[in-house]
Amino acid sequence: MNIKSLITPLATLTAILMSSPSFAEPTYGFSQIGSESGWRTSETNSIKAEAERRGIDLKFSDAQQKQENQIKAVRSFIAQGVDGILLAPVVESGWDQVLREADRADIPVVLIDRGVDADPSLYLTKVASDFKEEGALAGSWLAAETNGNCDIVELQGTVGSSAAIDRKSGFDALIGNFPNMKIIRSQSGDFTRAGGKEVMESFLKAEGGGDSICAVFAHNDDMALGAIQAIKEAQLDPADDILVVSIDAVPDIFKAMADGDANATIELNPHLGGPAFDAIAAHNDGEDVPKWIKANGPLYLPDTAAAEYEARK
Ligand code: GZL
Repeated sequence: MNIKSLITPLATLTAILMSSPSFAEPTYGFSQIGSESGWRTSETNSIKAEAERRGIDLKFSDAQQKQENQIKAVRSFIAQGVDGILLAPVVESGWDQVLREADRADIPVVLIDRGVDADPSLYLTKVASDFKEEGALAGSWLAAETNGNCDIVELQGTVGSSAAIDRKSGFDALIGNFPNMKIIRSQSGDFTRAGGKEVMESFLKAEGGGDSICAVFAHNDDMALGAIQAIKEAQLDPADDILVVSIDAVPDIFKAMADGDANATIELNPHLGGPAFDAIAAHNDGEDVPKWIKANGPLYLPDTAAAEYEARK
């Protein structure tokens, strides 16, 4: 038989095989919270880039910070028969039913960056930092900086989110060791720059201008950056008259630290796509996957801020 006569059928067979689901790269659905902060945007970009690098077909949904939009997106991914779902849950509660639907469809769900209060059997794993540790690290830096004497105002993250609940819990537990450290005002700024500015303005007004405020602890840098604007508009000096400590380590907070307007930030790793995709692959290979894949980061201070800003902007 002439070998050439085999080429066309082989090429056709290869094309058919490569297009079949078992050979094609996986299709995942990603229900993202929104784009409320600089960190969220960098997380989205990182996960999309990682999917692209791996040849993964990533179906993306931006929920504009609404849980009902996330639940709709997850149901749509289930209906499309995706191979896996990434979910960044805007709040902790209200996920049991839709997670059971994914479970019944035998589609693994990986929680990204935040947690849920549903039974852990309903999701494959959570790829997220330990928010309690972040809150405690912020508190321990502030205690050292003020010798344990500080009246603090707190800008909380989105109400009901695991990030806000656990950052507060870790911070409160740490400062509870210092009788002269207390939170005098606390309110949600919803993780946004505008929210942080608005709430800080109300704190300054309620406190008669702000002389009584030693520090602001913001659950993320975007709210801290908004608070810095409010402190300046109140004719006070951020990072001196009022200390500023927050979490995320976005480029703009390093610029603020280099400009003398902020004191400390704690890094939150936005590159969560790789561990999430690896977890699904491991699961599909029959390997055990831990229920929590942690990704905590260090605290940064002004001494390295200019270099960090140049490296990250
Ligand atoms: C924490 C993450 C938080 C960030 C904010 O993992 O969920 O949400 O700290 C973001 O910037 O809005």
